[in-house]
This record gives sequence, structure tokens and C-alpha cells, in this order.
Amino acid sequence: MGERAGGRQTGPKCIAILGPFASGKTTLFEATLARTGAIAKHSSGTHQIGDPSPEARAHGMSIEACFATCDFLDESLTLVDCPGSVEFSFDAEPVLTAADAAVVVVDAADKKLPALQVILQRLDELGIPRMLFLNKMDKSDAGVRETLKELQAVSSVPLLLRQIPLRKNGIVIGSIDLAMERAYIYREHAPSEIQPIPDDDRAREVEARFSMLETLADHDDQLMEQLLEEIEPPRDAIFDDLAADLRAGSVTPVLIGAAEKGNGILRLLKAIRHDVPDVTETRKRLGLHAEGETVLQVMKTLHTGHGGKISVARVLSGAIADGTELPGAGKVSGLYTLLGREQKKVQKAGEGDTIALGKLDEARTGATLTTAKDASPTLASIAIPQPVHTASLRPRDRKDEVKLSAALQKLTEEDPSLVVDQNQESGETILGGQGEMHLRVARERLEGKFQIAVDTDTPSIPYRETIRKSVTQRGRHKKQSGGHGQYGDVVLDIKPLPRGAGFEFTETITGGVVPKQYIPSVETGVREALKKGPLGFPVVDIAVNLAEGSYHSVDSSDMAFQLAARLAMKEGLPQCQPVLLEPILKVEVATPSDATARVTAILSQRRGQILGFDTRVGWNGWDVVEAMMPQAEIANLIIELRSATAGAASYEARFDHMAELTGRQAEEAMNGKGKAA
Ligand SMILES: Nc1nc2c(ncn2[C@@H]2O[C@H](COP(=O)(O)OP(=O)(O)OP(=O)(O)O)[C@@H](O)[C@H]2O)c(=O)[nH]1
Ligand SMILES: [Mg+2]
Repeated sequence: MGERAGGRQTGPKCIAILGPFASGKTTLFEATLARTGAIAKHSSGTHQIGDPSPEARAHGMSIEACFATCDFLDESLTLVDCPGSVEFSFDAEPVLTAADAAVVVVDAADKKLPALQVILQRLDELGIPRMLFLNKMDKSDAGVRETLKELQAVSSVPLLLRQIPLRKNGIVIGSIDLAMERAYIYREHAPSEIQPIPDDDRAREVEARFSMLETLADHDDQLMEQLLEEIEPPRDAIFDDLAADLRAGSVTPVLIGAAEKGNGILRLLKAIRHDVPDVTETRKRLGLHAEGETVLQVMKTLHTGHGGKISVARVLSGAIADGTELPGAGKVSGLYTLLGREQKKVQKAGEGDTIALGKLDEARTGATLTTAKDASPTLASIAIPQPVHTASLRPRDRKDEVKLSAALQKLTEEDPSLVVDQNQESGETILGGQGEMHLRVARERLEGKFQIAVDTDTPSIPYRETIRKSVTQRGRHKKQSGGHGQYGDVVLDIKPLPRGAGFEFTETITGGVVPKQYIPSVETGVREALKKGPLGFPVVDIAVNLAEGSYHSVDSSDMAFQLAARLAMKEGLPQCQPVLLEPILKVEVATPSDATARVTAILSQRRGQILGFDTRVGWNGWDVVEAMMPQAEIANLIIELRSATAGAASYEARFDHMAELTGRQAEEAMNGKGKAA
């Protein structure tokens, strides 16, 4: 526990490191761990601790949340490095639920504003305090205040610049801390050298500091008065305001640095230490009133190579020891603190700790676990995003089928944004996820970790067919082979029905020309025939009436009438002008407004019918475009949308209706037997 200037004490903290793709999160994560002494001097290049999986290293990007617990000035701190790629961003969701705050890393030279806005907006929704770390200052020559203006456009919360860069010949050599009023001259991978503020930078410092104090004064009347009366406010009061405003979420402090060189790390650690609330506040945010019992929130599930499952969880209240029984989840077998993949066994953990629990077979990512006997509370429901990219999956070796389904279960348990679906109609196993890379990594894991080679393909489209014209058709099944013959004879009126009506069967038999007992067999025969129409797909929106027929007192049978009905359908349907039907989805695309025109063009190119667009509620500078689009055109849509919007656009789609498909596309669909074009 640490002692604060104001006498406050805080418990272990848990901080999520977020930010757009490649902004330097993992570098910052490792630099921070190095600064606290948890790992040896941070080395540049591949991330040894931060991206422990071979898949992450192969792609040079983070693909899952990585946890590390360290001590900084006798306070326990768990950092969670989250992936920046939108395809893997779901991993941050269960982490955020139980984190005290987020550090959002922004590349000062390549800000990726739309992606940043998506992250900040999510933090707003969850009510999570955050600071910004403006990284790669070594590469940026833009003025920090201009940069801040750009960032402010995507932040609903006022940004508060806490430091300004010190430059020499245009190169950043250090920073001035506006609260401490000190200059810090950077040294590589070492604490900065503290110096008085150089005279040349005084004016800039005063101006920037005043602007910081003005922002703080928005929530502090006393400070406002002091500013108006030009009284120098006491430093402690400024620190208190900084902490209070961060906690309340009324400002977002901005720190600067260069993670690669280990610059700005100590200031960040101190800001976390002084300003970030501990689990007490997080409990309030979650509405948790734990009385005595232990409550844990599961932030991640991992299946280690040797078959063991671990659940990484935050102790929101109470304490836990190895062997503790968690009703509904299992008995804790092994308790560890994590440093990337490294596990250190501990006997117990207390309030605020982030720990790994062994062998909780029933614990799910995002679940709330408790020692209380009655049902677990649910603190937060984790919204699993709809898959935007799918592939069908087949083991290369049929023997691996059982192994594959077990492995998929583990993969989806580790990453609930991977969804497995068995398509009953086509017999395909469909893997859905957040993008091409997401699925590729899943496949690599199947091949690497689980040793199952798989082939992937584009999932088939559930085409249907219907008819446009009515026809009356007789079908007679007659066989005379020695003794017992077979005889069934029916006349069917085949009629189109409106879209969505499905199938109707009626009969208007008079005089018992088809005896009652055979009528169900006629229907069965018709249904059989509808399973595959003349175009090769199930037939829908069709009415069949049994109008006439005849029978033979000895030779007629259920089977004979079934066959007669099938025959009538088989001959009748091709005369009814069969036409293909394709599924149409209603698609809603969320996009930054400056790309709305491009998005509508992409949708139109894919035979989308634009229904309209509107501003996205609660999102500054975003639109939502609505369109009807054939399911066959949705494959790879996300790839195009993202490339048109710097990765920011997303979509949701749901089945709306079936529509006729003719011409070249219909030919292609029929040739591909239901494969996407
Ligand atoms: N010049 C400069 N480069 C940096 C700095 N910090 C990180 N980088 C580089 O930026 C690239 C991305 O760094 P990462 O730490 O992997 O970025 P990330 O945000 O973890 O990336 P994802 O997790 O894949 O989103 C690497 O090539 C780093 O070496 C910095 O302070 N200055
Ligand atoms: Mg990373």
C-alpha cells in the first residue's frame, strides 16, 4: 500500500493499455515493466514478454491481451497490454470490465484518429477513467498543441496536456511537467535528468500551464478564483484536482514520451500511482456491493500447451487462496501472478489483485465468480460482436474431426469473438470472426498448438428457388412385376406463393379417387421433391394441391403414392418457370462521415440497395449507412470497408428477405452450387 501526499492509500491497481494499431502499446508495456525492474532492460525489436505467442511474433502485432504484474514504489500494479488491431480488439472487453483505468497510447506521428475515437467512445460507454500517452515523440515534429487539437476532435472528454516537449534543433530531448514545473531531460532507458525549466521555454510553459489550470478550474471554483486573482495555487491542490478529475472522468490527462527509448515512463508510472483509483472505485462503477464474500471478474481464459486451463481474474472484493471452492466454476487449483507467459505461484491473493487461477473448468471469460453459495452476480454483460468474416473449415485428415471440434471449443473459450456454427443444411463447420487475420490466426493456432491441419473455404450461400407460373401436372407410378404391382396416380396443381410464405399443401379430392390414407404420402412425396428443385436448391414459396388421382385396390401403397407425387413434381416444376432466390441482408455500416460517400459506393458496387444514411447517435463525425445487400456479396466486405476508413468502419447485418436472382449472377450461383461468387 502506498502513502499519498493527501494521506490516501491505494491497493493494487489494474490498468489496461489500449490504443490504435501499432501505436507502441507493447513497447510501452515492456518499457514500463523494465522501469519497475520487473523485467531486465527492455530491448527493442520483437516483444519477448508482450507478444508471447508464436502467432503474434509471426505477424508482428499483438493478438491477445497480455498481463504483467509488477511493483512500483511498493504498490502492486497489473498492466494489461491489449491488441490494437480491430480484429482482435474484443480481447480488451472483459479486461476493461474489471480494470481501474486505461492508458490510451497514441502515435504522435500517425494518430489514426478514427480508430482512436472508437476506443475513447467505448471507454465513455463503460465509464472508465483514462489517460492518453502521446508516444513516439522522437519521431514527431508537429507542435504538441496542434496535435492535441486534432485529438480533442475525437474525445468527448476535455484533454488536458500535462507535459510539453522540450526540443533542441527540432528534436525532442525531454519534457516539461506542467504540474511539477520541472524539466526532464530524457536519457535512454534510464530515468530522466531533472532540471529547472530553461529560460527560453519559460513563456511556453507558463502559457501551457495556464491552459491546464483553466481546464482544472472548470471543476474547482476555488482554483477559478485563484486564477482570476492571479494567486499561485498550491501544488498539492493541483495534484488533488488532477486526481479527482481523472477519477470522475471529467478530464483526460495527456502525457508524452517515447516508449522505445524508455522516455516518459516514470512520469506515466507516477501519474498512475497518484491519480488512478483502485478497485474501490471500480466496484462502484460496476455497482458491486460485496458484503464479506469474495468476488472475482474473469478477464481472460487461456489453455496452456500442457492442457491446463487458467482463468485470469481480478479480485474485486475479498480474498482468495489456492484451493478455494468457487461454486459453479470449480475449485482453484494453482494461483499465480503473471508476467506475460511466466507464472509465479502464490498461495493467496487479496482485494484488487489480478491473478491467474488454475483449473476452473467452468469459468468463462467475462463471468463473475464468487464464494457465495447462491448464484453468482453478473456484473457486466460482455457484448460479443457479430462475426464480420466467415470461413468454412475442414480437417485435412478426416480422422481429425473429433479433435478439431474439441480444439475449436478451446479456441472459442479463449476468444469468444470467434464463433463456430454448424450449418446443418450444407454440413459445413463455419468459423466466424472479426476479420481475415482473426481467422488466419485461429487457423494457425489449430495447426500450431493443436496440430490439426485444416482447409478453409468460402461458406456456401443458402440459395433457394421458387416458381413464377402455375402448372397442373399428373404423375403416375405404375409397375407390374409378376405378383404384387405398384400403383399410384395423382394430379397436382402447383402454384407460386408470395415471398416468405413457405410451403402449403392442400387437397380437393372428391369421391375418394385418392383414398384418405394415401394423402399424407402424397404430401411426403411433394416435400421430398421440394428438397432439390430443377435449379438444384430447395424450393420455397409454393402451394401444391392434390386435385385428382386414381388408385388400385391391390397395388396401391404409401410408397407408390409418394413416388407418384415426386414424379408429378419432377415433371411439373421445370414448367413453372423456376427462379433462383438469394438471401438479402439488411446491413448497417457505421463509418466516419468523411468516408460515407466511399462506403455507399462500396455497398452499391456489391449490388447493395442504399436505404439511407443518418448521423450516428452520440458519435461526433460519424454516420450510419443502411442498405439491403445480397449475402453473396458480404464476403470480404469488411476488408474493403476498413481499407476505406483506416480500419474504423464496422457493420452489422441480419437476414431480411429472399429475392429473385437472375442473369449472370444466377448462373454463377448455380455453377458454384451455392458457393459465394
Ligand atoms: N520511433 C519510435 N518508435 C516506436 C516507439 N514506440 C514504439 N515504436 C515502434 O512502433 C512499432 C509498433 O510498436 P508496438 O509496441 O508493437 O505497437 P503496439 O501498439 O503494441 O501494436 P499492436 O499491439 O499490434 O497494435 C514498433 O516498430 C516499435 O518499435 C517510440 O517511442 N518511438
Ligand atoms: Mg502490441
